[in-house]
Amino acid sequence: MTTVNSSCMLCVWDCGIKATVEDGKLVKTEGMPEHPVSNGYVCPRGENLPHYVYSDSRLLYPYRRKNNGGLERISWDQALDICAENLTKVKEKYGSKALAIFCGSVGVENIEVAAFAQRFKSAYNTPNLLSVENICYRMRILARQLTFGRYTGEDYKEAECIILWGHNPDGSRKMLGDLIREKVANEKVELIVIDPKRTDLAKQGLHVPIRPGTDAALGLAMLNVIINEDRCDDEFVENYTKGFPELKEHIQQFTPEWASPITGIPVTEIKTIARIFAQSNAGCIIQGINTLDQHQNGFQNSRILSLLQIITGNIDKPGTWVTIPFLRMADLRLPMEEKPIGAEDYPIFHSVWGRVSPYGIATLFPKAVLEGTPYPMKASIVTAANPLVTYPDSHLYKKAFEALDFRVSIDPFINETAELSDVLLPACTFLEKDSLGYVYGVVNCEPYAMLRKRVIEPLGESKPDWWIWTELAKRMGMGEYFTWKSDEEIFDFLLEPSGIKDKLKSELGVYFADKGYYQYKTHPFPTPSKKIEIYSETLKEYGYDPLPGYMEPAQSPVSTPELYKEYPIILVSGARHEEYAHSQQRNIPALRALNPEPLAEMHPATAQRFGLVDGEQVRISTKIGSVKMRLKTTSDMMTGVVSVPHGWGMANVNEITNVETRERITAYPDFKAILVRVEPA
Ligand SMILES: Nc1nc2c(c(=O)[nH]1)N[C@H]1C(S)=C(S)[C@@H](COP(=O)(O)OP(=O)(O)OC[C@H]3O[C@@H](n4cnc5c(=O)[nH]c(N)nc54)[C@H](O)[C@@H]3O)O[C@H]1N2
Ligand SMILES: Nc1nc2c(c(=O)[nH]1)N[C@H]1C(S)=C(S)[C@@H](COP(=O)(O)OP(=O)(O)OC[C@H]3O[C@@H](n4cnc5c(=O)[nH]c(N)nc54)[C@H](O)[C@@H]3O)O[C@H]1N2
Ligand code: SF4
Ligand SMILES: [Mo]
Repeated sequence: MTTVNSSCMLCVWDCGIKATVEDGKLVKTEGMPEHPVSNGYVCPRGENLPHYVYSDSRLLYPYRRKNNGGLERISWDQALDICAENLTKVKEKYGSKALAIFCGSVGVENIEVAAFAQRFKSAYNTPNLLSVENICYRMRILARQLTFGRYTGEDYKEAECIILWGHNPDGSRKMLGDLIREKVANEKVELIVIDPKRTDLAKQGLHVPIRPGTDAALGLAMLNVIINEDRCDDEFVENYTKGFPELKEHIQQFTPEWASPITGIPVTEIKTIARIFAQSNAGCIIQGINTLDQHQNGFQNSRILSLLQIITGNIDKPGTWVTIPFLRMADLRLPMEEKPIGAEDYPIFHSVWGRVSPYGIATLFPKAVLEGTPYPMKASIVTAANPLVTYPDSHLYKKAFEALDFRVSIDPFINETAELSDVLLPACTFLEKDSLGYVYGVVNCEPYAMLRKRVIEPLGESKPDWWIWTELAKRMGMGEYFTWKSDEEIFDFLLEPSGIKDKLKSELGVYFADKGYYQYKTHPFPTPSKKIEIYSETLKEYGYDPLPGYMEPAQSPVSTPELYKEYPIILVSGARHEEYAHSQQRNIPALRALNPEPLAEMHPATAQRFGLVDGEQVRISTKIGSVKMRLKTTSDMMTGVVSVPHGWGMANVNEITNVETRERITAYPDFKAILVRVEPA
């Protein structure tokens, strides 16, 4: 029996784990008390890793789809030959741009997965990497980069006032939930929770229920109060920012009296939270990881939150928003001329100040396939993603995937997207390979990295992702770009520029940088003006608002009153639950026992108004389609709103979301404020 120190990769928090192995078999996983970030914590998914690895639904061999729709087991050589032949054919017939490579959130958590997808993309010469970065998080990175010139993140440990804004860490990062609870109990923090649901954390502080999708109105009114009541940090604003006078003038129209009927929050409450935040010595807004992005006004929501931090001087001080160091790693991308789909329509998502992103606009994929605009797409490789369940309008994505000439899936499981694939290639899980566990500076503010050690040998014929891309590339005449031969060689290469490679191998883990407290005193903000850009000339140049304003959700009682008559309830989707990551882990009985089925949550008064009964099956519909699940009434939910989880293949909320309402600057889909009808099923 041996114990291996490693880290969990089932989500971005990368908790340290101790894995017990008996006769080559993983028998137990526990938290690692000596891990300085997770401190021994693991969630139910981490505890159940043995069930995950040995799940009956693991894909352990390569398969191809037969004419009758069934699957036939084939050898790796056969599988790779079929892929190489078909991908070459597509390239010859339609050009290399006709291949789309999808990479999901696991690619963010597991650097090797994304790095090799990017390498292959450039070697094949398709610009179309359609990543989860077009649904989640990159928008706020961009908004903060445009404002500060560098990424600035939430240093919540030392915060004296925390605003949880569209974020419920109990479901999405429990460690933070526990930390806040402890700080509240010890009277170390004032807590404000802005959320249509009275979450458990909201009960520990001041809960501000808000109409979904109207966060910008609240934020603008808070700016109005803070500025007009002279509660700004004048010295910081004067010395380090550009555009405050313009903001002051612009903000006059957004009074609390204006915002109150829009948001449903009383004027006095808006003033109170603005004052609490401005008075704190260390105020830290913790922005929902995707909640405010997946809105019509997403990018400007992020800008508004930045402005609240800036005018109160809550920048680069402990407990505020601080400059986050990145681990510098080798870039596996190759230079590329061709632009991906959507680059012309969404130029800021494509490049800012010469920094070009490798991602296309994923929400434009169905249009490219089905209408051939801007050009046709004919093949897909989907790795570490399940777009058929996680992207908006699943029916449309299904139609698009079905219309392709050739589809490949690389995944340890057969997910809904793989059900359509022509060839299925079995990736091993992270427990079956060495990789890099990198506690994301960007989300956790902890510049900590550790080696994620291989715990067991790959099961069946499954292989690490890098091996799969390498073998495929070799068969397509692109072997010169894929010369690495082992997990170790890859991580040596990736980590070379980091300066911590050897330390990382000899120690459990490494803090690779200091947090950037008071960086601005020595390193000017790397924007064109060398100051924080409250007023963004760059946004203006591209035809966007240089100062953020308010936009109603694309569908709402106000913007579409006719639609509201037919679809009179606001749907928010995707609040997280500890047992699952997105569409994963539904096949693990131990987790399923903890959270057996999706539940639509609604206030009892709303249920009564529409003749619905707690516990019954309901049908939730939009013009696009409908989805059925059980109703759970709870007085914690705001009236007029229904909250539905995402990721359930059997009751997939994305069968009713749409690709048409895209955020204006980055084209993110609207998952958080659409109109629905709910009736007995
Ligand atoms: N309605 C609605 N939809 C949403 C959201 C919402 O809030 N509401 N949230 C969105 C957000 S924020 C995100 S990030 C996306 C996530 O969207 P996806 O990333 O598409 O979702 P997952 O279901 O996590 O798919 C990950 C796949 O990777 C596979 N996998 C695991 N490990 C490996 C590995 O080592 N190698 C390979 N090759 N594959 C592996 C898993 O088996 C699984 O099939 O969902 C989005 N969808
Ligand atoms: N267990 C688990 N953890 C995860 C994931 C997972 O799938 N499972 N996914 C990871 C990923 S990729 C992501 S992006 C994050 C997601 O993390 P977040 O986006 O932060 O989502 P949650 O923490 O679930 O909190 C969402 C809260 O926002 C509220 N809300 C909904 N609409 C609105 C609105 O319009 N305004 C306001 N103010 N609030 C609103 C909801 O009621 C809910 O309480 O979680 C990460 N962690
Ligand atoms: S899945 Fe759970 S144990 Fe694993 S990293 Fe995420 S929070 Fe930690
Ligand atoms: Mo996400």
